[in-house]
This record gives sequence, structure tokens and C-alpha cells, in this order.
Amino acid sequence: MTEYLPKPEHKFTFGLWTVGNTGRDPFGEPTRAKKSPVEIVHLLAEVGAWGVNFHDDDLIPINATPSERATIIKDFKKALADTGLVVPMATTNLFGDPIFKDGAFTSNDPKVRAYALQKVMTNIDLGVELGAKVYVFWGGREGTETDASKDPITSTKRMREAMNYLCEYVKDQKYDLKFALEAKPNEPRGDIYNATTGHMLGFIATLDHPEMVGVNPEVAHEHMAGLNFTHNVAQALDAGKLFHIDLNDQSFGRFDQDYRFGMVNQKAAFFLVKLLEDNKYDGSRHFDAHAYRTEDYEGVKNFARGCMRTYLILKEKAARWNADKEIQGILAEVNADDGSMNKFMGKYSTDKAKALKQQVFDRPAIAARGLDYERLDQLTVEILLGVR
Ligand code: GCO
Ligand code: MN
Ligand code: MN
Repeated sequence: MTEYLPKPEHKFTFGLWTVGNTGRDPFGEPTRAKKSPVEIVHLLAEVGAWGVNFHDDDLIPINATPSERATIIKDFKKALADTGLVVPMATTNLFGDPIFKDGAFTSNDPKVRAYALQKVMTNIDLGVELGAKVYVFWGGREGTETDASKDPITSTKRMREAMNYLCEYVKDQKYDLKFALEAKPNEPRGDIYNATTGHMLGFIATLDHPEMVGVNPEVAHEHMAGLNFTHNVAQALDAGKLFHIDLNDQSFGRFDQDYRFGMVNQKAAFFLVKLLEDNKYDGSRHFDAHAYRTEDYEGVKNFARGCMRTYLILKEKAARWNADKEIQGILAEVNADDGSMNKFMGKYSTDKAKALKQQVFDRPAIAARGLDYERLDQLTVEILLGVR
């Protein structure tokens, strides 16, 4: 039995804002003292993470002077060198400062839209300098409380204009950087544009350089919308667009909980891990979550270790599921194909269509066959419960 220890090849990452979360919520003050980025890097190294991701403002306070900025970057680089942690992804805080109260790229105010572009370009430069290959866009304020305020089609056009501008910037600078768009249905806005990963995939196809832009789906965000996360990630994988992933957990129908990965719904987490591993997803496994407000920093470490450990346990369960003869037997049976339909299907031809229209199907006989999914699911549950 393996010890489920994180290794660099697992590509486990955390954001500065995740283990650095101080427990503040809309109803209460922080319950943990704030840690510096350098301290957070050391904490992540201690628990065995591979990488650390950051928003500009997590690392450099928005009001920092140029010399303060230079010192912070120097200290951060030293912490990375001392620990061996890498920075695979960077992102911009386009939601915290009051200037973004009505959005960034979709604000009605051109000064806000221009400032947002400036803020992103500045941090793209830093992200690339620190080694990031993926740049995430989460438009937490890109939405409305009332649709009297912003025209949704204008907002989409503004979002497109911003993404096109920033893609050109990356090309102009000759950076090796891809963008990953992260959807969320609501919170902090009443409603956020491009509410799900599927919406983002549709939007990306309308950009000038769609090949540079993929998605960063998050478990909690799709569960908030009541959706099947695994299906949405599968669609992104199929489209070659899974550039990054935010792992956490969330009860359906609740506020944004950002729980430890696999904490709420182990079965959904299992099928997600299985999907990623079966399809050899090779990007970061980023945990965008935080410890309960009840915890001190020992609890934060337990939270971070728990995210990675659960992932590795589920990865082992997925291998066990794939190797299970009874499970594979059911799958082989339900997928059996004697080739008799090949003359009608596959690539279209006029003759095939003509023949298919003549074919008589014995519907009751076909429908009468039991598919054995009860047994299949029970076997899955037994693997997850550790008795198989
Ligand atoms: C949230 C989001 C953020 C983003 C982050 C990266 O619900 O607050 O998930 O944590 O992932 O801003 O861009
Ligand atoms: Mn989130
Ligand atoms: Mn996220």
C-alpha cells in the first residue's frame, strides 16, 4: 500500500490566497494571522506541494512603491529558490479593489477597462518572469445585480475585445503563455457572465486567437450551478481546452464553500480524478480551496495535505477500478458491438442513409435487455468504501 505522498510529477499547486486565507468571511473577522508570501512558500514546501500560484495583489500590495515591489519580488524569488517550488500559473486580482465594483473588462467606464488591461499586462510580465506558462482569468465582478445596468451583448463584446487585446500583447512580447478562463455562476456578483465552463468554451471560439485560450474549470463553481463537473471537464478535454483546473469541493445549493478537495462528494471527486488520469491530463492540479475558519496553521497544513492525499487515494482507486475484472466485464458487455450496424453508420454516405431508412428494428427486443448498471455502480461504491 502506497503512502500517498505528493511528488513533483503530480503537479500539485496551491495559490498564495488558498493556504494564506485568514478565515475572514462576510460575517466575521480573520481567525488566523496573515502570513507573508515567503512564509506561505515555505509552508507549501513543508507539506510537499510542487508549485505556488499568485494574484498580483497577493504578492505585491496594490499601493506598493516601485522599491517595495522590487524587494518583495527579490524575497519571493529567494523563497522559490530555497524551496524548489515553481510558479506554473499567475492571475490578476480584478475584483478586490473598489475600482472594480462594476466589473473590469465589462465595466461601463472606459477608464476602468483600460486600468484592468494595464493591471493584467503588468502582472503577465511578472508571471512570465517567474516561470508561469498559464495565465488565469476569473471575472468575479464581470456581471450584474440588475440587468438595467449593463447590456449583456455589449458586455460580451467588451470581454472579447479585452481578451483579443491581451492575446496580441502576449504575441507581441513573444511570451510562451496560454490563457485559461474560469467560469462561475454568481458570487460576488448577483450573476456573472459566461456562467459555466460550457459558456466559456463557446466564447473562446469567437476570439481572434482561440488556440491561445482554454479553460480553468472549478469544482465548486459548477456544483454551485447544480451541474456535473466531470461532464464539463470532459467537454473541455475533448476540445483540447483543459489548460488548468481548480480542485476543491462544495455542497450543491450552498454559498461558495471552497472546501478541501474530496471533502463533500467523494464519488464525484473519484470520477473526476479518473477522468483526468485516464486521459493523461498533464497540467497543474491546483487546489483553489481553504481551510475551515476554525483552524490554526497546523490545521491549514492538514487541509493542504488532505487535498493532495485524497487526490492520490482516488487515483489509486481509479487504477483499481480500471483493473477490476468484474467491472471491465460489465463494460465490455454493454459496449459489445458485432459490427452489424457498420453498414448504416459511421461516415455518412447516401447509400448508408438509404439502407438505414429501410432497416427494421425490433424495439421491444432491444429495449428488453438489462444493462447491469446497478451492479456496476455498487462495485464502484465498494471500491470507494474500501471493501474491494
Ligand atoms: C473564487 C475563484 C478564485 C479564482 C482566482 C484565480 O471563487 O474566488 O475561484 O479563487 O480562482 O481568482 O483567478
Ligand atoms: Mn472559486
Ligand atoms: Mn478558482
